[in-house]
Amino acid sequence: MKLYYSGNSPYARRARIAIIEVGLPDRVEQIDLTPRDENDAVLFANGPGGKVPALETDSGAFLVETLIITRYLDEMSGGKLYPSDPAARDLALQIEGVSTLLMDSLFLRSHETRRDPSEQSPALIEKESGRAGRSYDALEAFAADFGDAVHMGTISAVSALGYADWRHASDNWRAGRPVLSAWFERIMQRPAMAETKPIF
Ligand SMILES: N[C@@H](CCC(=O)N[C@@H](CS)C(=O)NCC(=O)O)C(=O)O
Repeated sequence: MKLYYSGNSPYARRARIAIIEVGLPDRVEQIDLTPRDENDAVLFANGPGGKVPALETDSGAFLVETLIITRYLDEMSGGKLYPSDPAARDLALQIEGVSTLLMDSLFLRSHETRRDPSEQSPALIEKESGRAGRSYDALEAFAADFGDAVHMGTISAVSALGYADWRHASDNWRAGRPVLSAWFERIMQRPAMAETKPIF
C-alpha cells in the first residue's frame, strides 16, 4: 500500500499521523511528492483531482479525500482511530467535523491571501476569518474533554492548528484559548505529531 503526500500538507498530515499512531508504517509505504510540479504525474495518472493525500491500496484502488483515506485506515487498523464508547465516539466525530471545516477554511483563505492583491476578495477573506475564529472557539470548548485521547478528532485538530501556525500566525489562535493551547503543547510531545509538523 502507498500513501502519496507532500511534507507540509495539513490534509496528508492527518493520514500520516494516523498511520504512525495505529502502528501501520510497515504496511503503508509513504511517498513524498515534493516538489509537487515535478512529481504530480502519479496523481493525475490515477484520477481527476491531482491532490494529496492519495492512498493506493494493495488491491489497486486509488483512494482520494482525507476522510475516505482515514476511514480506510481505520478499517485496516481494526477500528483504532475512533473510540468504541458511543459518547466518546460522538465527541471524536464532532471534533473531526469542526477541524475539517477549519482546515478547509484556513486553506481557502491562505490561497486567497497569496493571490495578487488586485485579484483578492476581501469579502471572502472576511467570511473565512470569521469561520476560523468560530472554529477555534468551538475547539476551545471541546478541548476540556480532549484529555489525552488520540483519535481522528484530535489528530485532525492538531493538523488544522499546526497549519494555522504556519499560514495564519496572525490569527493568534492561542490568545484567549488556554485549554486548547495547553492541550496542543501536550499532544505535540507525541512522536507522531512532532515528526509530521510543518516546516517553515
Ligand atoms: N478535500 C481534500 C483536500 C486536499 C488538498 O487540498 N490537498 C492539497 C495539499 S494540502 C493539494 O494537493 N492541492 C493541490 C491542488 O489544489 O492542486 C482532502 O480532504 O483530502
